[in-house]
Amino acid sequence: MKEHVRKARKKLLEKMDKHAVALIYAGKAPHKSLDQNYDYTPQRNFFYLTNISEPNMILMLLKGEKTNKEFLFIEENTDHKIKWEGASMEKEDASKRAGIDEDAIFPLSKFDATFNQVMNYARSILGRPAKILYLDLYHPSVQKKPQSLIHAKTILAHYPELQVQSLNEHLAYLRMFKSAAEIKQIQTAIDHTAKGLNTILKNLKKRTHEYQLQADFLHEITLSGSEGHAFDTIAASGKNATILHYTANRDTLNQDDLILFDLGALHENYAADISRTYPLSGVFQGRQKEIYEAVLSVNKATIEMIKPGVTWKELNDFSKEMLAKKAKALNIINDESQITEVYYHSIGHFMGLDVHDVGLYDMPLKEGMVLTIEPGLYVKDEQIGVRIEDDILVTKNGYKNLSKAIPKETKDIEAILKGSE
Ligand SMILES: [Mn+2]
Repeated sequence: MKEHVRKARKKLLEKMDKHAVALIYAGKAPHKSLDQNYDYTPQRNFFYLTNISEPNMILMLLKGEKTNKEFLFIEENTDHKIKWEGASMEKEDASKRAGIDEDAIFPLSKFDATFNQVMNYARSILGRPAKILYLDLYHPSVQKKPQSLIHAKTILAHYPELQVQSLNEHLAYLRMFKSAAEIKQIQTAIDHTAKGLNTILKNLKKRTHEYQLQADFLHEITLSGSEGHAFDTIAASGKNATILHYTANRDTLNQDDLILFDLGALHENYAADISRTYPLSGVFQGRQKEIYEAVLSVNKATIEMIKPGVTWKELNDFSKEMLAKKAKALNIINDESQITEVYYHSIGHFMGLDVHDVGLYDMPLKEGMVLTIEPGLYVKDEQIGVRIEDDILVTKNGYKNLSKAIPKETKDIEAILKGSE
């Protein structure tokens, strides 16, 4: 990963305008209650550029007239911190992980002085006075200010001549193209997810509640070495499967129902995102099988379309039309135009450091992109919801299904369920 992040920083610097300073923050754990914090979640853009999952760090990139520079600011270790929370990453380790020279890594307390120095000696460092301050300005919502802007407020108060620009479009662009090292991490996350789903299948008929199967999954991926879930597990039986983001997972299992799982392991901050739908009785019954096979045929046909040059619109239109035809043939809807009543999401999304990864959805697919294909049909009247989701890598001439090993044919699922009795 060291080479990967070194290249990522180089590519980002190429995209930046000259005479600029970019600040990318690692973030910190939000406060929960009294003396407790939520778990720290590495800010993905910081991790993408440093390969470091530690809070309270700042990456500074300088784009000069002719030369570029990189600095990393890290937390200092105090005796108290070492005793209570454990030591934070030392300079040597940070240097090894990020591929940044040790003499370019400073304690956080030196940040202000360093920044002032860059501004005061900009002519010798950048070739001209600094003009642009690049920040990671993703807005989670209108109300929530990006964390980087809050941190950078004091800088802007001192240097109002700096023009703020967002790094987000550049980072979203770069993050669409996965390096070989990243694909390896994603594949591991998918492999752990596969093991988790296999454990679910083995235990499916022994369990009485949705949350037990959720626990089986977490148990297995944790044993495999994953950090945990890439997102909240959906274990939705019967009509619950018609709620797209059902994560309560509290219901009793009913033998006559299907159960839809949408889940994924997180490995070294890379996500997997897989959906599978299984029969609680062990066998797909009449309508369950008809609807399942319809969704499966759309899953396969859409995956077959994937190659460089294909657009998201083409994938969305194709799968929606095919689902509409299938749903009408099965009398789920009377007219194809009613498809949005039983299929109400898009066909997929980019996947990587974020499960719904950043990227430009109006751009045709290119080699190195990783995306999900996840058609579904949600028939509330029949208490049946089916979604089948795979994770696909776009290759030079086509695609590679990274989740190919996870069974999705009815006969294969039924055979595993039979074997578990
Ligand atoms: Mn998904």
